[in-house]
Amino acid sequence: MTQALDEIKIGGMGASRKRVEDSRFIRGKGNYTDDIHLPGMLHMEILRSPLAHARITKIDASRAWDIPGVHLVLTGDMMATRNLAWMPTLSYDTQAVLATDKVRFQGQEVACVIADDPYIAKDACEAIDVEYEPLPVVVSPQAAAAEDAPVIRDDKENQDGNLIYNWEVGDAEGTDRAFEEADLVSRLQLHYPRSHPSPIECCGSIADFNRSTSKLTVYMTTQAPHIIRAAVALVAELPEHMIRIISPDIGGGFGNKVPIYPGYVCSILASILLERPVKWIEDKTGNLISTGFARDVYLDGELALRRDGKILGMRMRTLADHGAFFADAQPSKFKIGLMHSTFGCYDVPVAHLAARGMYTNKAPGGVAYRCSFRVTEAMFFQERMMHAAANDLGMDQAEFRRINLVRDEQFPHRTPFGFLLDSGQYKACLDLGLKAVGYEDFLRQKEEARKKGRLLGIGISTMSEPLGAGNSREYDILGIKMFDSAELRVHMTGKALLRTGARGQGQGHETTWGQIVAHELGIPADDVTVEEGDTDTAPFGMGTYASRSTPVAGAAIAMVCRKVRAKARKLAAHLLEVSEEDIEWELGRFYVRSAPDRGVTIQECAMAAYSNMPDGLEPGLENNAYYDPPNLTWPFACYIVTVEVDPETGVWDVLNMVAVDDCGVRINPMIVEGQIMGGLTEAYAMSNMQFITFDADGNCIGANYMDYMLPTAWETPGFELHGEIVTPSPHHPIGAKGVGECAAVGGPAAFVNAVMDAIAGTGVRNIDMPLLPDRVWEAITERHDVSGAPPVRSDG
Ligand code: MCN
Ligand code: CUN
Repeated sequence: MTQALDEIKIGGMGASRKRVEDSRFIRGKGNYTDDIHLPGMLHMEILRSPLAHARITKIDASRAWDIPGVHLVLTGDMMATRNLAWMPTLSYDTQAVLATDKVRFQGQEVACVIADDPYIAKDACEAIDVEYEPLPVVVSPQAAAAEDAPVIRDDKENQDGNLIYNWEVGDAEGTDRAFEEADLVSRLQLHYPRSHPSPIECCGSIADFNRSTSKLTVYMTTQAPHIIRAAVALVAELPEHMIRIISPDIGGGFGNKVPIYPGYVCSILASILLERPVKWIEDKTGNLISTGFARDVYLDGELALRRDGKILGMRMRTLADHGAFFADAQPSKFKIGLMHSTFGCYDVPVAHLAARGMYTNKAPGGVAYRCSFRVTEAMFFQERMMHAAANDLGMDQAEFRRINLVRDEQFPHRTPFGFLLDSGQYKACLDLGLKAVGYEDFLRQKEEARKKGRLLGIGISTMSEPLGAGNSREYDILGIKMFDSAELRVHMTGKALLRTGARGQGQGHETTWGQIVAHELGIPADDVTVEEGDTDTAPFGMGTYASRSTPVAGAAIAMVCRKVRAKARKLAAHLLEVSEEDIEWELGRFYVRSAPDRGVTIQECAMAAYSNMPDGLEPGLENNAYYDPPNLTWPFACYIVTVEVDPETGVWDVLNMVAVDDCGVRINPMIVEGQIMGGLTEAYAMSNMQFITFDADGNCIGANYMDYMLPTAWETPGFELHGEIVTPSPHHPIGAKGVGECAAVGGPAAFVNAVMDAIAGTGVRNIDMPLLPDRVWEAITERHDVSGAPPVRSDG
């Protein structure tokens, strides 16, 4: 006889529990950085460079100082007196906080004004006179590599060109041999354009230095508060325990809020100098022009193929444009993030990747935007290459993938680049996707439509993504190992407080973390408060990005619950007057093995922990856990899109989109579906409409929401989601794999492949994203590839 609780009823694993945080968000009761007002608070605005590359010959701020209400004007020279003109980046480079010698991209931070209100500060910025001596501008990595290119980072010793790194991985000679044996070599070259995460809330901070306590409190929009605390301690040489970083509610991060930005540093220094709170809230243009650019990489590769469709080897070269400072976060060991996870889901015997990174006169780029460290580029190239190779072989797209996907019995599967894929049912996902979209039927429809001059197309994208950095052997940022943590405190009445080292930005952690506690302890999720983002209270963790929260912090939550349960078992034994060995557990309750009717609930154990503990047992019911995962998690996804292209205009419409995601055990199926829909929307936006680039003078074109469209429900097509296939992660304590980025990673190639399929027969191999109507039209009418690489034509 069992009295176990109904897991779904208590909001445990698998419950589509409504998001508890939404109660405050939809009422306008969120607490974002800009909602915080401290007594005596001043406001900071940033003066940005209008030029992309220029020597600064003079900065005269005297007119700004004279404006009533101005408290402080910060310039690079003043920062330099405190050794803060430059700061370290998360990629072992340096970045100018405020420019001293040169400006190196349009929008670079040149000076800051701190005033009574933001309007005075903005006016005073305009009263600062800066004299620039323009220098030649470099806006592409190819130009940066030229012999006579101006050296952008002449501040660095031993930097005689613009090369940042030249990195390679894999087996070059073995790959050469595979190509010699190939029946056919398929080649593709493309540019994954710059894109911007553009969360609705821009970046910002409020620094509050209190001289009397020596404590520095910073409220800020960061996805990784503990990394910021460590960086502030090391750079500003402040004692770590005197620094408190609070990440309040965040209005979307998407990777934009991982790096450290000059605005944060300047607000901190200003608060220390003025001994008053200083708020900096970035405006939309500032956000779009200067922070967190992603992608901007040229990809070029080849597949060695056997006539029957088997892939024999893969070769790939990347040329990445990092802008003026190499500032993105990535595991120290890997210069181009996890780009070498490419082709992981296919059984490729041998492969080689060579990566180069260059400085250019653009804002720092290469942050992972909804992408576990460059995985978006890796999977995009993989799936575009698969599409081209199937066509070159004259093979069916689905069949070519089916032949090469890693088979179920091959797990664990080691990729040629050394990743260990531990589980999956790849073919089952593909077959489900094909069935859902009505593959054979659509192919017939497509042929029929062709006869009438209509262009229909279908695009497939299948991929497995490495999520959840890390394991500490391989993954660290600036030497800090990538583990994570959880702390659980069960109160006397059985309610609980859970804290983790992650920091959600809208993913629903407050909802799903409670569900893990419900699953492990039988404490209803509604009885659990979840807190993240305050370094004075949260246990040390590496934050939320790379879809690592469920794989790492989520695992830590399960582990801390198990520690708490182990103690509760002792309390149960005491209450039931039997020995611990005679006790069994079922959800929410311990009972005597020989007499299942005799039991105590987890709540009764909690009460006993404070009121009736056995002799020798420490009072209280709480614990913490630090979790270092043995491997990444490897979710799999299959995205299939059908489109119709209008040959007269190049406009394309999505007819249908099917998504099959296997992210292991789903904690909250509704939240998982929300994550997938959001990711697919971003994928659609990147492939269809989002355009932000640079002209030959380095002017950022498209840093506004007219050119860089954020699709609303109106523009976004419908998606059909499938979650029937579940392959639990073999090492994660609750079998969950990450999912937060999958759809944004795998989605873009499905859209582009569909359009390419629709225009098959034109001889066009590639159109660079975004597939704007004029580009598609040009491809159809001119019958050539269309590149989107900057500089854009500046004749318009
Ligand atoms: N989840 C689940 N079952 C699983 C996996 C995940 O129920 N098997 C739930 C999780 O509990 C969590 C959500 O899905 O509530 C996402 O989990 P996870 O995949 O672990 O990703 P993270 O929480 O680490 O979120 C990071 C990821 C990243 S890196 C970007 S970028 C992105 C994304 O999340 N930014 C987002 N989704 C976002 N969604 C919103 N609303 N806002 C952002 O800024
Ligand atoms: Cu990869 S963007 Mo998310 O890691 O914050």
